Amino acid sequence: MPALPLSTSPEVAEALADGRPVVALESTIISHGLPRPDNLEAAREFEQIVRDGGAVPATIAVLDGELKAGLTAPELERIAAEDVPKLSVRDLPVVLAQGASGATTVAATSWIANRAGIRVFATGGLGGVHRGASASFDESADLTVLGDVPITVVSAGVKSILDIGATLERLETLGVIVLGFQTEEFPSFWLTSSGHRLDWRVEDAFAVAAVMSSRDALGQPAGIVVANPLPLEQQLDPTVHDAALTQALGEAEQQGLSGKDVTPFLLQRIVEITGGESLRVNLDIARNNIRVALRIATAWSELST
Ligand code: PSU
Ligand code: MN
Repeated sequence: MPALPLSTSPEVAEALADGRPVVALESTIISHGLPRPDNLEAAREFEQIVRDGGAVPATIAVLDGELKAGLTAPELERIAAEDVPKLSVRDLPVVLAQGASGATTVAATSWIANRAGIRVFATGGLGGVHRGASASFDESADLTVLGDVPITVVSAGVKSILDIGATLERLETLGVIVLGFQTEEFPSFWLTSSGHRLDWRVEDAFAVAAVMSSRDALGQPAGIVVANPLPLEQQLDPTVHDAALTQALGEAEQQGLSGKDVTPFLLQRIVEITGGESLRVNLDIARNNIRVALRIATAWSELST
């Protein structure tokens, strides 16, 4: 077997070797989820939140044919500035073979983080089952990869651009543990709740680390989704939300969009339609999730060293 073409930054490698907390961060949110130049500022801020909490950030991406766990400052700038493709897990062998670069989705980030030995990951929202998936079969590989990779990912649920009920059903089928973080309800990203109830609620980061530990003891293959809702006062106004969603979905259908172009299109349109308000909420969500992931990584490090 050839060596794994994975480069872990010295800072991340040292933290992992010492059992200190590390939080993986996704790069698709930087390259495709947020507009320039706010995206670079956000990417730096996300890393800083992790550092301020005493942990090490590992932003994950592919650069020049190499998987990266932990980026240098110039590498982070490249991901924010260059037009790089959005990479899921199946794209990794191709970009590696071509010596190319790209930003990683939740699926690819989870996969790479796991290979690097990182257990906790913060993102904004997960990919999931798209509306109309019973005809289009459009379901994000985020779900199947989470069924296969022992990562704990903190998210604000999935966006209402998806079929949330179907997404939860698929997570169940795939054996992915879903924990409501101080909630019984699955959030829907910009909104605090989706109206879908969860089986399990946890009160703090130590409770999540305890589930990670018992998951390991049982040797189950799947990951853990920690559903972390925005506080009500930070959510997008539901009326603004519903109108923007209806309009964006209609435009995507009119333009005949399909496949991996759908999510970035809808996100971009919703930012435009809400006059940037959805973006503010998006940033709050990412920050919130990073803070919770930081606490989980810290609890995990205390529990496992
Ligand atoms: N959902 C969001 N924001 C995002 C994404 C999803 O609210 O930026 C990105 C994530 O990187 C996620 C990916 O992993 O889109 C899922 O895309 P697809 O449905 O093509 O698998
Ligand atoms: Mn898809």
